[in-house]
Amino acid sequence: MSDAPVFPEGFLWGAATAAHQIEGSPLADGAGPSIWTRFAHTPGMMLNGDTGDVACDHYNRWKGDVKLMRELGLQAYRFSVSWSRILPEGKGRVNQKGLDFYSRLVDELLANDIEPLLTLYHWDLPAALDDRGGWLNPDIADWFADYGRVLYRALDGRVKKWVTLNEPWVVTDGGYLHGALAPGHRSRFEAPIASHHLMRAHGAAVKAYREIGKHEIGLVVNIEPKYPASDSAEDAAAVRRAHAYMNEQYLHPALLGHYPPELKEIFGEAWPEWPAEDYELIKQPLDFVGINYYTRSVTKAATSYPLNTGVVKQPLGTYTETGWEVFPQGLTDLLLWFKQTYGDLPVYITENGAAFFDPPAASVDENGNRRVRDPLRMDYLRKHLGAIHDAIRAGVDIRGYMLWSLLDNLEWSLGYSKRFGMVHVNYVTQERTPKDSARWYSEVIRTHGRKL
Ligand code: LGS
Repeated sequence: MSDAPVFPEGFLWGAATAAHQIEGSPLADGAGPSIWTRFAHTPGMMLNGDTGDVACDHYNRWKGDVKLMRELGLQAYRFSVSWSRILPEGKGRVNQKGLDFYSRLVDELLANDIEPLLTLYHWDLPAALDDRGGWLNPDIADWFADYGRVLYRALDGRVKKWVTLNEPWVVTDGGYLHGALAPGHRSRFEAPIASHHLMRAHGAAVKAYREIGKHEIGLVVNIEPKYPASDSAEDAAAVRRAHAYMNEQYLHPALLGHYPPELKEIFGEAWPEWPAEDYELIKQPLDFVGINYYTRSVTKAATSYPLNTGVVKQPLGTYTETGWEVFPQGLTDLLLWFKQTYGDLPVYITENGAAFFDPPAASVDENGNRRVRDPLRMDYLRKHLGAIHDAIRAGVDIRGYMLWSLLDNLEWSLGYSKRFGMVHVNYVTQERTPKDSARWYSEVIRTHGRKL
């Protein structure tokens, strides 16, 4: 038997983006502002004062971008819908022009044999809802389900894979606990409330989908394995807290119907008691779970807010430009843990990728084509695909891989300083140049991963 990787038949090869990071024109065609538009225009919040006002101008260049996907041979494309383009006030009146934008995009994807994976919420909450408390307002579960209904009615059938939330952990940790992301709050009391309403909203949107939709819906989480820095009891306890906080806080309620007990220990008096019916709403049968994986952390006991843990930098480790350790084995470990803990639910890797310093797309090869040599990204992707393959071989039901990201784009509060794309974007001319990693990934797709 050869050792060449064999990915399951039907394994979907794709790439991912998110609305606010690529579209630009946030207020075009009657859209309302989102918390990210507001946040980016608040002095001091964004590195270099960058905003998503233009981004990759995908709102105007979507057709060319789909053509590019086709040329690269992508079989699937994961994107998100901007809630405030569809419902400018977050609820109530539907903005048909906003809906038309995504409807055209979906048609164009299908015409090019690219399967759409649609995320309802990738962090750009309508500002009008933030004014009513945003994720702290219990009514948001109904607002979110109503928004979902508008999209299910318009697109289900053409879209067959739906995602409720992208990374609820980041929404609360960045948006409500530490404040580095929109809406920029810093509160130990708010974070557990926002988390819980995110999960109620997830449950309500899945429930609404079952009444209208006929295909698949799931949740996307960012998870990373936590390894102890030493064999001390203190570090073991730190790992337990960090693991519960990041990896179980959302998957446990969504799939098992309860929170891990460590959260009470971490948040203390700020951890509320919730009524039993909330857990019933949150725990809806899912068709798949999406996992976003970037790195691991080697964890020790330390003084930190509110977890009392720290991350130990690895002297021999390799780090990406965002300072995250490259650790492919962690993805295999995580996938095995997922199967062991939650059973045989289908999994998609809904994001994986890295920012590295790419030379500008100025060099020209022997055929006169512009080239961006990005060997570190290629190496990162190759190793992570290998790690996914190891998990498949060990019996995890992994159905596809969405590379983060199709294009260089707005990396949230880090602005345009970090490039995750397999396609280089010149932000002055908006020219797209596939990097070497994109050409390599095309070949991986063409050979169904046999030539990793
Ligand atoms: O652009 C985002 C990517 C890039 O890296 C995307 O919108 C998000 O869904 C996702 O969070 N993304 C991302 N996450 C990596 C998080 C790693 C955190 C490591 C912290 C170690 C100290």
